[in-house]
Amino acid sequence: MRTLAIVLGAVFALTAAACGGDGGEDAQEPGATGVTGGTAPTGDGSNCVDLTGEGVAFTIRLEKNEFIPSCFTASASQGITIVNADTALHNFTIQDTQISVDIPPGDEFNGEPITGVVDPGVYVLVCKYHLPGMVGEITVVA
Ligand SMILES: [Cu+2]
Repeated sequence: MRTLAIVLGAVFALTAAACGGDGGEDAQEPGATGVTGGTAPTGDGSNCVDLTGEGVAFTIRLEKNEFIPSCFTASASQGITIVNADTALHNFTIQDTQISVDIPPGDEFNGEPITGVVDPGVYVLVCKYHLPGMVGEITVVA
């Protein structure tokens, strides 16, 4: 007689490797970003615009009772175009100089270079009609 070998399929119980990782530890290092709490600009000129590269003339806008830009550097050898985009009369005065001009609403003023008229230096810019709010700063270079 032949013995029937009954092969029982061996069931390999695969032990599910339940990787019980800790999972609770984040790899992020606190304090590594430091984005918040930075030092704010202090208005020491770091926000000023250099217009010396604008060519033979640069443009300033008078808009919403502000000089735009309100702080800039320009060369005395450059001409200036001042655009009054408001509906009110504005004025462009460089304090301690003879530069003072009115610009009617919607109008623009084209000024000649000020070489020999204004010495290089830092000056306060004002609209004499809207003091004290409408002020700026201009740095004149040669
Ligand atoms: Cu004004």
